[in-house]
Amino acid sequence: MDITLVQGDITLQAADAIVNAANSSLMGGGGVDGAIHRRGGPEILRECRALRASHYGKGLPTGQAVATTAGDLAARWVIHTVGPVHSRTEDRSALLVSCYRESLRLADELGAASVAFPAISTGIFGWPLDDGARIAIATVRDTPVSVRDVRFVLFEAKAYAAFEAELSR
Ligand code: AR6
Repeated sequence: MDITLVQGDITLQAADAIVNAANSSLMGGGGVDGAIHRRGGPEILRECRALRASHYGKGLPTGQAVATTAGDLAARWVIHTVGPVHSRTEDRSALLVSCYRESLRLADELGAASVAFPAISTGIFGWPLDDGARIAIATVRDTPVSVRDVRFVLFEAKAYAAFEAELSR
């Protein structure tokens, strides 16, 4: 598996699957989630609503992943996963590991060869960037899948630098 880094907007990437840093409601939000729904168009939200009406009546639990169409994005699927909100008193890193692992497993099941990930939880959910990068890279390295190309798409220079440091470790 190749792991590569790109600095930029994940909604402009072409990949089989693009991962969304969603919240349990699956109804959209800010950050990556807002950008994906804006550029991907209403079809994504329609499928999210259908998921809420069927399997995920209470929402998508933290650490899990589910796929929808990618609408107008240059991808076949959006994989929505819910990262943990960072806590200073409770170690929630297993949930962040689970986001990357479950997203990759789902991508594998779908037959995706390339997957683009954002730095899950490191924005609105407050996860420290260095630790978020460490968990992301280690988990992707440790998860055995057929996905060939994993790309981390980092919005800010400091996020790119954190992932670069971790990747070269
Ligand atoms: N492309 C790539 N990375 C981005 C983009 C983009 N277009 N926009 C932001 N980032 P966040 P979270 C970076 O907040 O922390 C939403 O409201 C950002 O700089 O998108 O998991 C959801 O609905 C940061 O490094 O996700 C949830 O309620 C990283 O992506 C909540 O935010 C993740 O930031 C999820 O929070």
